Amino acid sequence: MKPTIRFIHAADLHLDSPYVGMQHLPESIFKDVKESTLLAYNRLIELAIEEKVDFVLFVGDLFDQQSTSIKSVITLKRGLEKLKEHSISAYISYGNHDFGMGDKVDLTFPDNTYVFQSEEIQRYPFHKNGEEVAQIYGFSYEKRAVKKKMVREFNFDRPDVYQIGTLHGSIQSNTDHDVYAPFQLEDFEKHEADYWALGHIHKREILSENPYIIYPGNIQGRHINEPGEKGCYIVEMSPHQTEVEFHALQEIIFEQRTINNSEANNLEELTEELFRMKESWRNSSHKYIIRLHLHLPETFTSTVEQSQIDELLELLNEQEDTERDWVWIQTIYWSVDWNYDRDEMKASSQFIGEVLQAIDDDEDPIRHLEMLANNRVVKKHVEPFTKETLDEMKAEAEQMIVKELIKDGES
Ligand SMILES: [Mn+2]
Repeated sequence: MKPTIRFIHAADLHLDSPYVGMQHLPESIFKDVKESTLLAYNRLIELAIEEKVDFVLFVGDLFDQQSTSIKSVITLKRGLEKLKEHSISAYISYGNHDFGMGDKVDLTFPDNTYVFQSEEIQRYPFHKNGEEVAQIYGFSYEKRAVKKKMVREFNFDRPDVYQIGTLHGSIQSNTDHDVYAPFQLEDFEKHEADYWALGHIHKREILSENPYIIYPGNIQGRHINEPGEKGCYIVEMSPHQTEVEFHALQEIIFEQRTINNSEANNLEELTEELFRMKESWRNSSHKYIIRLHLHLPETFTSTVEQSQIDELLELLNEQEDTERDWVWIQTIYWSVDWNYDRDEMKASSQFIGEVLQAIDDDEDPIRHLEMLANNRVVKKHVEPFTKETLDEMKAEAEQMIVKELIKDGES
């Protein structure tokens, strides 16, 4: 009978993320941001030791770029050495970001670490108490794009032990990411793997439970579109049962917060209210980068200007670089919720009706931004526009237009 095994499944460490779009942050905060991936990794190592796992899987994109920083390489190695001191093995594959590193000479690891070298599927045994109990299957990217349907290349030929497949790639219907080593869920069905450890998609997701097919997501979010807690899974496997449990590791949480029902009557009250909220968000176990969505009551219609919101943002952040558990408000998106009967306006025969109709007919607003979104410089510094962001921009634009049109009508 196979013994119970416990392992950690992690992916997409992106240890040397440069955080290019965030250089404007105060020095001490930017320093925390740049170190966040390394801190999350160190926590992962501590977790592995505390939880006495048998081994750790790192499924691709350990590094963000080809020119890895010395600091990230050293940190990675030190962690692996710590694992070795506790007799914990590690299995590493490289992904589309750190492709071609399988045979890099300067990346030598302690002998508890097994690296999948090439795009050929390889397997490594795992021994517990002198007995072979598992086989870990995987491959590494040799070039940036692996377009092959890699799932089909696996050959699970050791049903006498636990068989674990590792795969850095994306589901074929996925539109948010470049499609690498694409697969469809059906592709897994013909295999007899006991667990599929995926990497590449940074959002945590359990695609299937029998067997488990899991994206753990990255261990530290890198921008506002990688929100919430980030971490890894601890998997406990016995012959008849597999249990998985998520563990958060992040140092910084990226998050969007919406304030809908402000009780403030003026800017001063609003400022006080936001300061109170910010304090209530402060948390001793992590730091925050927040995008704030502020829906102000109608009383603010004629009294608030963008320049005042800019000032408010500055004020809110002013002392944060002296805090250990800082809460940094990255942006404030704001609008005044004034009540107008949209349906009635849209139905009217006036120009405003035509405008609202045109706005509703425009289902794909990204095309207006295509030139901007595809610009190389912009791409480097601005996060990709999500549907949510686009909807919001559209709603804000509508408010501006309607407001101006009504104002003209009044005068
Ligand atoms: Mn990645």
